[in-house]
Amino acid sequence: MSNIIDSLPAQDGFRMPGEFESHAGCFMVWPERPDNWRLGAKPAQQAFVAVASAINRFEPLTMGVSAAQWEHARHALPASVRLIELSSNDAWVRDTGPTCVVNAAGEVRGVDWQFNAWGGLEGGLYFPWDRDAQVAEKLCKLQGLDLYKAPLILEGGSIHVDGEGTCIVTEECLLNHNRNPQLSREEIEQHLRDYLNVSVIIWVPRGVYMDETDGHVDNMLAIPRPGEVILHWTDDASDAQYERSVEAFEILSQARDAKGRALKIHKLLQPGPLFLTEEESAGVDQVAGSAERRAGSRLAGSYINHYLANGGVVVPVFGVAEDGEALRVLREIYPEREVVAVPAREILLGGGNIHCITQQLPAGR
Ligand code: KQY
Repeated sequence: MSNIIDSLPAQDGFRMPGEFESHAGCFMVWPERPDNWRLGAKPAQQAFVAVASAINRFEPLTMGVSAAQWEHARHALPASVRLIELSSNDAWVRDTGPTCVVNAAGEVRGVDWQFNAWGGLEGGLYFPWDRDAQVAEKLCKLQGLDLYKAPLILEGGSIHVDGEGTCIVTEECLLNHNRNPQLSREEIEQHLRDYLNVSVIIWVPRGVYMDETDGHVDNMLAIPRPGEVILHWTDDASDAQYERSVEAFEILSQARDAKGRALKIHKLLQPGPLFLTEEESAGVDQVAGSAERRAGSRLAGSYINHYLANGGVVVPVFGVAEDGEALRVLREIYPEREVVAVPAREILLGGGNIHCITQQLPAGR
């Protein structure tokens, strides 16, 4: 049984927990569209299997898959992964799935944001997106979760919370005219307060250079625990990312979170920079209305885009020199978790990474 609730999570005593809090499981959605994933999505599917298998070592994993791909996905995935039939337009469940909120009694509810494929007809990444817009409600119904329908366009990858009243977002995304042009910054903040139950919102100006989501915060910084952030970084002042990371560092250094703490900021060096090859570009079907994949274009690669599972951290690696140092730094930041590296260039080629293709279901009662 699952009902649509007409009040607000904050009014009802529900809050979005930090991703580092314990989970009942994780959702993913199987990739298949050939205008986003090269070679008919076969290499991406292998990467998704590796991510699902890594997460499933730590917590239950549910994979949404189309009827057309059911048999193949069942064969490719470990038997312990729960498969559900789910229609979608693509595989970015961080953005299409529910943002779950919990109360002190351990009840879990979903928040269903509106979705316009990262910008609708003004820079959005594909058309149509009608099936993706239904994913959150369908997953809530599957889990028997009551849900709130939030009246604004927002993706799960564009918010990070510490579970203690602080939310971090980017201006580049949330104030972008292609999301909610009718809402002021204050009105957007009010929705975040209402639906996430936060009191302090920290606005970082921009996300990762060339991020096609318009600068999702989950590619730019992560919250490993309350009072700390990990920031995507480069020391190369001539790199296009440099100014973005420096301005974020300045804002974060001056910020106080909802508990009045100054934030401890860990810098995590970016991979590469990484670029799309001729061969990779040639493998993507070119379709009008879908994001263009031009050879030589810079990829928004980031180790920040990792997923926190129960007792684990599932981190994208790219087969480059920076991988080793990134894993060393993450092991230092997360001594209480097992850090697992998953080769993820194929996910990056689709426009995001491990955090973008996963959505946690918080543990309830
Ligand atoms: O990074 C994400 N959260 C989503 C990326 C969408 C890319 C679509 N091609």
